[in-house]
Amino acid sequence: MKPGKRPEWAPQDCEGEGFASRVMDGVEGGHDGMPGKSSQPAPPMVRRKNLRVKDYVKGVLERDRTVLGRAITLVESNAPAHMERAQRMLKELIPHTGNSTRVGITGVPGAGKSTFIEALGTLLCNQGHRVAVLAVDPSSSLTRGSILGDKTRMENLSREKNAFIRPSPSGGVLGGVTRKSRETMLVCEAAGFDVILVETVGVGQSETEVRSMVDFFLLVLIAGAGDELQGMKKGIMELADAILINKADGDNKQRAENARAEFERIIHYLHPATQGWTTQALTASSLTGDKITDVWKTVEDFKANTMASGVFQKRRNNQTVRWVHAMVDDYLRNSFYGNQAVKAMIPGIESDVVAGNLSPTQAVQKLVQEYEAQGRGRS
Ligand SMILES: Nc1nc2c(ncn2[C@@H]2O[C@H](COP(=O)(O)OP(=O)(O)OP(=O)(O)O)[C@@H](O)[C@H]2O)c(=O)[nH]1
Ligand SMILES: [Mg+2]
Repeated sequence: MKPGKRPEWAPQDCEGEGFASRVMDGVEGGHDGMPGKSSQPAPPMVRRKNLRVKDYVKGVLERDRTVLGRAITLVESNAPAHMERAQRMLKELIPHTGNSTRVGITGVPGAGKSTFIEALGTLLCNQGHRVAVLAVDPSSSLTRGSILGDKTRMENLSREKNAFIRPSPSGGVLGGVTRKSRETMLVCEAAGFDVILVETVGVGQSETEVRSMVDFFLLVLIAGAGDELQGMKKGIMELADAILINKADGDNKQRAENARAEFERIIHYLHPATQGWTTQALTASSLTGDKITDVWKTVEDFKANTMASGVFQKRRNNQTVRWVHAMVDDYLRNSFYGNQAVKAMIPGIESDVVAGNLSPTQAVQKLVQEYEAQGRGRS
């Protein structure tokens, strides 16, 4: 498709692939053999075939990259009809999922997460792995940007035939974004990717969300980021199975090593993220590739250790159950606050609470009664 010929309502990330319609150039020449006009037939209208659920399933299982991209676009769609088809597709794919190592990667902006993923992903592809890179970006719903929008930082990896890079889905609240990322992860597993790397920016809630979808969680830091910042990271450090001091190269090498020793000391005072596993402190350089193999070795040790103890499977089971509950929470919240009668009541109730005419508990009772009465009216 020529630039500028893209319909303006096409989804942001469809790259001309995920959409059935396109705007075509005007056809040159005439028609019906009119004098003075070309007798060439007009070029046939190129229309993308709409895939049926079973076509998606077949294509994903056969590792067809185009179908994989379209299957993920389906999963990311907010349109009710797409959501229904996506769920039917996922039901067929789920028996083929779960056979991967799921690694979450977080860290402050600029710590080198993308560069690290580029280095690790390329190394793993060379070892015969198939690597999918996904992103959970809490800011994308506000800015419509994407932390993996700049694929330039993963130039080598994006050329690897055994790698698949998917920028973060845009739109919707964080919970919705993670639902999409989780389902995307499952689709990638069904397509035979055995390593899933999930990048997220370390700015708050998104780490917890990503922690709840991966087996191993890596925190990427840099030496000398300031004590106040590192103090703030205590909560995040307790989510991490390893802390990587990146950029251990050149003049920075010794400082990175000192920071690693310091973190190793701090780790002893923290709750371990995973039962039976001591959080590791490592250094590496994503730029030179130095010690990147050690990071992967740590992930493999972790997997062997937790699989032997049963913690690995137990965590995955808990994650699945918690995911169900999180989706029920989302559904109920949307249903409650989307209810017209509740919506209409809220401003008045809020003023009554502020004015002291209603206690907060009474306010809740009134709203819930109204909501439940509506529900009974419907059934
Ligand atoms: N010297 C050195 N520079 C690095 C290393 N890793 C990354 N960088 C540089 O650090 C800068 C930021 O790297 P990114 O990989 O984009 O960092 P990021 O954490 O993904 O950043 P955001 O996605 O914006 O949060 C780039 O200029 C990289 O070249 C490293 O190991 N050594
Ligand atoms: Mg990045």
